[in-house]
Amino acid sequence: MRLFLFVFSLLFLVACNGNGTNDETTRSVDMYNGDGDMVGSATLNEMPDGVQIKLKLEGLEPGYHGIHVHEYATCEGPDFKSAGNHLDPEGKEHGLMHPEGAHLGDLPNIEADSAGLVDIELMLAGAKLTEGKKSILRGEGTSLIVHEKQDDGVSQPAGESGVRIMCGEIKADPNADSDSNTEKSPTDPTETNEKQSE
Ligand SMILES: [Cu+2]
Ligand SMILES: [Zn+2]
Repeated sequence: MRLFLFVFSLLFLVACNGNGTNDETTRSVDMYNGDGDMVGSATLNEMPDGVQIKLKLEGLEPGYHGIHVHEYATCEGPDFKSAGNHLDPEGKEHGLMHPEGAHLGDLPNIEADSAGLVDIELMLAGAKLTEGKKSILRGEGTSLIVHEKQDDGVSQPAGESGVRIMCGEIKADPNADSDSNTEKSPTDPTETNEKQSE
C-alpha cells in the first residue's frame, strides 16, 4: 500500500509538472466529428524516423479514408476549415506518391472495418514534436484531420479526399484549453468583432 501511494504521488507530481516544463516528446489528441462528439483519440510519440501516431476511431464509414496533419490547431466544426491546409513547411506538392511530394502532413490512408472502427499505428515520416522547421508543435500547434474519402496520393491539393469529417487539435501547449475563460474574455476586443461578423 505504501509503495502504491508512493508511485501514485510520483505520477501526480509528474502530471502537475506539465505546467512549467511541457513534455515535448508525446501528445495525446482527442478526435471529434462535425457534430462535436468525441469519436476517438490519437497518441503521438516522437521516434527517430518521425512522429508515431497511435489512432483509435469509431463511427466511420467502412473503407479507406484520407488523413493528414493540417497547419492550425483549431477544429471548428462542422467543416473544420479552421484547420487550414496540409502542413507543408517545405513547399512540396501533395501526395505520398507524387514525385515532388509530399507535404510533411501527408499520411497513408486509414481503413475502417465493417463496424466503422479504426485501430492503427501510423508514422508521420520526418516530422518531430520538438522545436524546429519540421515540428508539428510549431506556433500553437497543428491538427489531425480525417476525410470522407480516400486520398489518391497524387492529386492537388489534397488527393480528392473529400470533406473533413473528424478533427483533433495537436496543441503546442497541452495545458491550454480552447474552451477556457481566455476565449470568452479576449484581451483584444477586435478579435471578437471579427469572429462575430463572419
Ligand atoms: Cu486533410
Ligand atoms: Zn498533402
